[in-house]
Amino acid sequence: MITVLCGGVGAAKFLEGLIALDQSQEIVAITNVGDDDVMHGLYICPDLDTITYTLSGAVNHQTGWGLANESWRTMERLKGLGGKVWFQLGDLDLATHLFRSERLREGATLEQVTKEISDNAGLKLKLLPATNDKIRTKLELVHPSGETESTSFQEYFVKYQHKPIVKDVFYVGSKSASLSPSVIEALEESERIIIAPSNPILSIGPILAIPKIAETIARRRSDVVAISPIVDGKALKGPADKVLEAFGYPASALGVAQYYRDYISRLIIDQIDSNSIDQIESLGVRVVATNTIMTTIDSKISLAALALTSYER
Ligand code: FO1
Ligand code: CA
Repeated sequence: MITVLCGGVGAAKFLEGLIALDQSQEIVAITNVGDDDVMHGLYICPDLDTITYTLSGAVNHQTGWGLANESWRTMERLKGLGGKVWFQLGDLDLATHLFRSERLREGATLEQVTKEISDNAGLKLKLLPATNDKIRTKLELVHPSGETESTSFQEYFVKYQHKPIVKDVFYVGSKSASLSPSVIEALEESERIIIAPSNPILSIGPILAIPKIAETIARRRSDVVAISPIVDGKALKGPADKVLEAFGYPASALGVAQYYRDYISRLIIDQIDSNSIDQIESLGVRVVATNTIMTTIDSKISLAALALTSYER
């Protein structure tokens, strides 16, 4: 069994490689729920859905989220009514949220509904929300005007297009979040734990903010490898670089290593960042440098293979 701690797009691409590499290996994806929100009364789980849509080949590759060949008639009508449309929900994507919301109202756990949706999509892995309890990532922002505001993750990310400066991040609910038996089993029994190339503070942070998960990962540090989502000082996608800097970490592979140092014994960085190997290794984290840009299926498989063999170093 291999466990991967996951955010959205970067994790989904990495999982494509890991699944293609070895079909016989059980893969568990423990996924961020800090981005989850309720929109129009519907329960939205962006990272779980991005993984499901990507691995089933249904994702919109232009955006990285939502479905390909989507239509937007519901949003047009909603806009006509004067409703909230800054968060775009496609006509087909809406069915996922209707299904999930109804099942949750009926008393299903998020893990159960996620299994129903991912089984239906034919996924060849066990997709688990990090917790069935509610964790909400909240941000303290400073707008370009100088005004400060406290917002939800989706307001920061989508409504404000991650432009404001991030002053602080809170993972509301994480301290009291409990773990399902499947999450505990994955964390305890996996031979290896991989931290996907996701935003350390905004995607992996909410998972590590659950005390039981942080304790287990730190105890298993010698079996944990992360892949840096920062290449040449820039985030592959989204605001990971800016947010690391806001927290006093350099926006670099070294900053990622500093953030994860208690949890990982290995870090995979891009070959372009090879000049930081010595500094990272001085933190007690061994480095493997390679091409980490996952454009083709072959590049995803190579990265997954390296994540598994990095322990031999
Ligand atoms: N991201 C956007 O940038 N704009 C959107 O309108 C948007 C809608 C949306 C709907 C469903 C869903 O599952 C995800 C959606 N996302 C959208 C992506 C989402 O906000 C992710 O949390 C971010 O991409 C960060 O991982
Ligand atoms: Ca996310």
